[in-house]
Amino acid sequence: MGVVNVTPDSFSDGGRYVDPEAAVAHGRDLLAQGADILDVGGESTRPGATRPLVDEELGRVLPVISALAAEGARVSVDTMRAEVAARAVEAGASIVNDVSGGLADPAILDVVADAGVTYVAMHWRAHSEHMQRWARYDGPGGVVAAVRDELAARVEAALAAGIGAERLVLDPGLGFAKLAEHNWQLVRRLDVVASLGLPLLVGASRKTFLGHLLADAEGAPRPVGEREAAGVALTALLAAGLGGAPVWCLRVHDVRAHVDALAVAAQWALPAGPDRPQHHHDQEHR
Ligand code: PMM
Repeated sequence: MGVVNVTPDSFSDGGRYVDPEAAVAHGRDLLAQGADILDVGGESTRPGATRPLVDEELGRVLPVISALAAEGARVSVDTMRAEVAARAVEAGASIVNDVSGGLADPAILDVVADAGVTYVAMHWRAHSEHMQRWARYDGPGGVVAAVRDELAARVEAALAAGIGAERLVLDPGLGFAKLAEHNWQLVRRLDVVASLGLPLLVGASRKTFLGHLLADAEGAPRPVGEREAAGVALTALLAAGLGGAPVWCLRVHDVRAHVDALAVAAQWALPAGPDRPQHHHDQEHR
């Protein structure tokens, strides 16, 4: 899933594609790089972000979704709002990616149920303006058990609204009301979230926890534009199964680099057969 943020303030690429033409061109470019899905969003969810008006959000995403869907792209809309989801589906989106898992605007679940589209429910606790105050996981099992249980409640709500289980995807919500250590625990134990029996989507690309991992000697986080390689490494590890469960979808910015990592992981997963070249390092170096 390639990210098409049509926002002036997203932390990863804010302001680069505010103009619909630029966003559409970027979407086409991501498809050419190998994206299967384009995730079009008009609300920044970076920590501390304030919310756009509904009309602003609609004005940002609808022209981009219409244009890309008309060209045959599989488009998801990254929104927490029922009205935006409804209009986006009319414009051609076939996936609703709701970072709030239906908590921000519960009517979104009815929209998705009526439309019969796929629904991504992400783990979320509060709007970005103050979400980091909610980054506490003191219960038994810590963050991993809390995310599983809170997502299980969102699945119940989605099913109750009439969304078919075969249309549900879950996301642990890296960086949303989470400290760096919480994100690392989650990516190491995706099996716990996968125990809910639904496909998983993971969005790690360019996030702050990677910036902290790569901090300089003074402790300053690596700037957002220089975190791609770490994200690609994480993609390779997850694709190789080291998160403990298969991942259905990875939400990323630099699609080509991540597609390359998937190619490496796919090659790695091939059974070792007689056709696999044998390595005789000793002889070669003698
Ligand atoms: N992260 C962001 C936005 N939308 N959607 C899902 N499903 N999962 C995520 O992790 C996620 C998301 C924030 O990142 P951005 O500012 O780079 O879009």
